[in-house]
Parts: sequence; structure tokens; C-alpha cells
Amino acid sequence: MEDKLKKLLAEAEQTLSRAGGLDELNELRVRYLGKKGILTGVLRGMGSLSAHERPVIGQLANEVRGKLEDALARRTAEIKDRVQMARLEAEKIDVTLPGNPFMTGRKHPLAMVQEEIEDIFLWMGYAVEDGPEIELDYYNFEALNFPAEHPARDMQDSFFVSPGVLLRTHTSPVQVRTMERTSPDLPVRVIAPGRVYRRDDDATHSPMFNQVEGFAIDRRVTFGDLRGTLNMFAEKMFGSKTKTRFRPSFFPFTEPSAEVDISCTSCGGQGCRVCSHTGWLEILGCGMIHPRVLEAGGYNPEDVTGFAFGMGVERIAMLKYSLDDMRLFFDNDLRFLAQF
Ligand code: 2NM
Repeated sequence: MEDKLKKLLAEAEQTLSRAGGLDELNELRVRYLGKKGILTGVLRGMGSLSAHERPVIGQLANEVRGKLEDALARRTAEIKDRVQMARLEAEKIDVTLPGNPFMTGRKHPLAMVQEEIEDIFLWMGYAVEDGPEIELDYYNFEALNFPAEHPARDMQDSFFVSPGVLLRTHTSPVQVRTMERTSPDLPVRVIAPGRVYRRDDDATHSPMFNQVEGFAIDRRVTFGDLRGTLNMFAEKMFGSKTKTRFRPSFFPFTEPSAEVDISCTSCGGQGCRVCSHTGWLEILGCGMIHPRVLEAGGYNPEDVTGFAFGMGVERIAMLKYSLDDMRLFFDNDLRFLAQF
């Protein structure tokens, strides 16, 4: 009996030390220590022992049970440890690796240029106003001295929503609305940035584009004030070396009218491909507000004068960033947008 127990202990310790998993250990616990287990089986044979052998074997059996329980606990802890280590190894992460790059949004180049224009005029004391993109013919043409037969009023050139209602073709209607609201207060200095619509579509024209128009009204605003204002704008926008040139032109809402060129941003005026070898680039139109427009806005052209100007934001942005196709602004191609 004593031999049996010692053999059992030796064999069980061997088997336990080789057990590979927790499930296997549980099976071994049942096999050796369970109600129908081997140890129990051995103890059942104790009935045939003599009275002086029984306590000796009983004590030995308890020792064997204790050693087996210890061995089981040890092996369980070892296996749990190994499983934990394997898991830590498998789930190891290198916290010093760079993170995954993620795309961030940014301002659209047109918005950047528009804000730059706004900031220059805000600095010169102008206020920023806006108005509806769906306009009455009255504010878009009539009050701005466009004659009934003017080509811009044609269905061919403007988007009409219904008779007498259209998508504004310039932001000048905002000036008329502003004059109506402020007259006869003086002075008035306002710029109107925003979307405008014309039936035009090629590399240098988009059916929707952005304008900034501005105007100033006071008791004796002169063409000299207009030149000084636009020279200052050109220097702030394109650099202090920038020269301007005013050429006579015609607009229905201004008289006299002019177109303004700046010295070429790419060659400085020497002549190059960008400026078609003229040394100059056209950037805006301007003039002294026509008396009939002042009148429509509620001002008396006998008492006040004003100047006005208008520029295309896309055109300014194309010059600033040396682009040759306006459609880049509207394609929303990230390879383009991510460069700003
Ligand atoms: C231009 C060129 C010349 C202009 C005129 C007015 C108004 F409403 F005050 F009469 N606003 N903008 C104007 C004048 C716009 O854009 C090329």
C-alpha cells in the first residue's frame, strides 16, 4: 500500500509537470484526486489494513494528497504565467512608432484670397456687406444704369429665374441696396464680396465665380482718391514694388471708367509669357459712380461723388499662384487643394 502511494505520487508529479494546458490539468485533478480518482481508489483498500498500519498509511495518503494539490497549484500557476507572457508578447506595441497620418481640412485658396482682399480694405476703413444671390433685375441692371438693350441683360448672358428675377451677374446690387439703406449718411465705404453668375464656361471663365466690388461716397471723392486707394491695394496684395496703370474703359455704372493693370507679377514688367510680353496684367475695373446710380441709391449727385471698383477673386488668385485654369478651383481635387 505504501509502495502504491509512493508510486502514485511519483507518477502523478511527473505527469503534472508535463501537462501543457489548464484543461489538461483539470482532467488530471479529476483523475488523481476526484471522487472516482486513483488516490480515492487506493484509500478504499485501507479497510484490509491492520490497526497499526492504518494511521501510518492514512497519514501518508494525506501527505500524498497535499503534495498532489501543491503540484497542481504550482503547475496551474506556471501555465497561467506562460499564457499571460505569450499574450503580452503577442500584444506588444511600440509606442514610439509614429501615428497613422490623417487628413486635415484647410481653407480653400479662393477663401484665403478673398479674406486677404477683405483685410486690406478693412484696414482702409471699409465695411463688408453682402446681399442676395438671386436678385431683381432692378438692382442688378436697372438701378446701375444698364440700358434695356445691354447685352448682359440678354438670356444668352445671364441666368434668369423668372421674368425680372435672375442670379446676380456682379455684386454691384449690394452697393445699390447699401446706398438705399444709408443715404443720405456720409461717408460710405463698403466692399461686397460674393458669388456671381454668368453664362460662360472655359479655362478662364466659370459660370459661377467670386467678385469683390467696393465703393466710396463722400462730399468730394475724386479719381485721385480712387487711384490712391487701388495703388495701396495693389501694393498690399502683390508686393510694395507693384506698379499700376489706369487705361480708359467703359462701364454703364461709372463715368469716367478705367481698367487697372499691375506690373507683371512674374517678370516685374520686363515682358514674359505670363503677361503676353506686355509687362502688364489686368486685375480690375473701376470708375467714378455714374450720377444716375447715385440718384437710384438716394444720394444727390449735386452734393456727393463716389468711386467704385470690381475685381474677380479667381483672377487675382490665379495671378497670385501662377495658375492657368480657373476650373482647378472648382474640381475639388485634393492634389490641388492640399498645396495651399
Ligand atoms: C466694376 C467696374 C467698375 C462698380 C460700380 C458699382 C456701383 F454700384 F457702385 F455703381 N459697384 N461696382 C464697378 C465699377 C464694378 O467691376 C469690374
